Amino acid sequence: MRILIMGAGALGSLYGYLLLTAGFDVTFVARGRQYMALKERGLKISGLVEDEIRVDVASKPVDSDLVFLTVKAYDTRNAIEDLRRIRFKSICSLQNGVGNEELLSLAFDSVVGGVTTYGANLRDFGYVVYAGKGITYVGDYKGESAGEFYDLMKTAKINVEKVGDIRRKIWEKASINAVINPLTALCRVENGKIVSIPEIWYVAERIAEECEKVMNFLGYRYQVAREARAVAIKTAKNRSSMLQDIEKGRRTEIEFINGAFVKKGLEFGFEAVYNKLMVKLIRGIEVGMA
Ligand code: KPL
Repeated sequence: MRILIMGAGALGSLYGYLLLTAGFDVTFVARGRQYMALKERGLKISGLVEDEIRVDVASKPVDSDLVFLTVKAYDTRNAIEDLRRIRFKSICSLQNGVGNEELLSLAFDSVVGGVTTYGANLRDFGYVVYAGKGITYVGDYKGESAGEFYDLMKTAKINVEKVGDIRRKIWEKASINAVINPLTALCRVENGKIVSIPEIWYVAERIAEECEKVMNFLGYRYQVAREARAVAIKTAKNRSSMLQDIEKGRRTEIEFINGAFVKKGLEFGFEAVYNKLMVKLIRGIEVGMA
């Protein structure tokens, strides 16, 4: 079974590592300095596992059986163009935000949605910190291949569950990110502080209310403020992915997180003003950094 990791950043490399060490034939697709580091020195992992391992790395995708898509949401369109040139059976997105699976479904016949809480950070090029064993949910988005990804991950001892409605899971995870990520990035605080600082929590609750309203319109009952609070407390010492992006001067996924709630809200006839404010402020930082 040939596996392609399309986007061997932090999470992609961790997934690639777990599959490779379980005996699968894995190709890591990376770019720039990450590509060079993986090619020259291999992959170093620390945290829950300490290891250094040689990996097959490529700068463009190669024919495979199953593909994991782990690029940033704003790179999905480019990844699709590259993937159109190869043959593969099915693709599973493990990305953040809303809209990735929809784009993939326009291009490919078999698409599996994925949501993961596995924690991975890129400490340096070719060096990943395995910060937390989470849970990964997969479910059919188009076609019926979720079972194959599920079996693969089970074999690699990845904590995985197959769900009937992956769209719901995607919105749930996006709502947690919509509450925690922009506030931690704007206030430059660890996740736990959004709960312990009342001024920040006030805004967090307003964002959560809007997300919940959108989810109710979608037919999902989900207590966003309660769930986000629980995640923020559980990951109190984490620096959110958006905070890390801003600190490193990188583009964020704000448009696919809070932006998705703004867009959906408008479709349902209301303006998600707090979510919109988050998009504008984070975009303001991004533009200022460019
Ligand atoms: O997914 C996360 C992120 O940082 O993107 C949370 C859950 C907020 C953990 O940090």
